[in-house]
Amino acid sequence: MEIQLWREILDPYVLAVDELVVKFNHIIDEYRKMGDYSPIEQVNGRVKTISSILEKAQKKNIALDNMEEEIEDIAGIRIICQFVEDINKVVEIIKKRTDMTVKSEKDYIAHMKSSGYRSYHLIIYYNVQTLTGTKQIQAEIQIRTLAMNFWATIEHSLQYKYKHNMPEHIRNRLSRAADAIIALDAEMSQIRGEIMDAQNSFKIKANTVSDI
Ligand code: 0O2
Repeated sequence: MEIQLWREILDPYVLAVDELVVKFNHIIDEYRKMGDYSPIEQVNGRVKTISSILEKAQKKNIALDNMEEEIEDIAGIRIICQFVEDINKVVEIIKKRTDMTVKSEKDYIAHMKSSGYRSYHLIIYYNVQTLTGTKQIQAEIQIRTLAMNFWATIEHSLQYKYKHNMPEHIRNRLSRAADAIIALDAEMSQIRGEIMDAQNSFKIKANTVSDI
């Protein structure tokens, strides 16, 4: 396929990713302006590279004519949260919105992958407006904690380095590191509870003082 044709196909995905990143960043701003804690810490987006699309199409035996339907993560959004509890909150926020529809979801947090990978995945439909009209785009939203992201980023680069033939001892270490991430997220969640308690009692105290 010619590069110009690829550009025409991928342009609406670039627009979708740009718009979605703006919208999720706006959610962060709204929370912060209200003086509230934002369940979203940070948002990133990317459009899959042509070589990566071709690689996936080949691996999954997908004809290029069907790639827009069958490759669901041409547009990818990654939402990073501080705490595990924030993830469900973000899923709820997404499900309530009227500008995107959830097609499917995968909970790799309740059901960790054998690699040790954990994240919550949503595939959404999202409409973009182009000069030729409305185009419905599929996008994958990955929602994970900072700690899960740390693990996934490192594991992804090792997968790349070893071209999916990772030595057993490294795989075992990554598996142990994944267990450590679960423990770390659990510890942080406990601290979060303490922080919320402390903030609430501080607010009650401040209100009581201003009542006097
Ligand atoms: P990239 O470079 O991040 O875009 P498949 O994509 O074929 O593995 P499926 O069912 O299409 O499987 O989607 P799935 O399992 O929901 O995973 C899609 C994406 O999740 C992957 O995209 C990764 O980004 C991430 N992911 C899934 N499993 C792992 C894992 O074990 N380790 C890490 N680090 N990331 C994972 P891509 O296209 O594989 O890669």
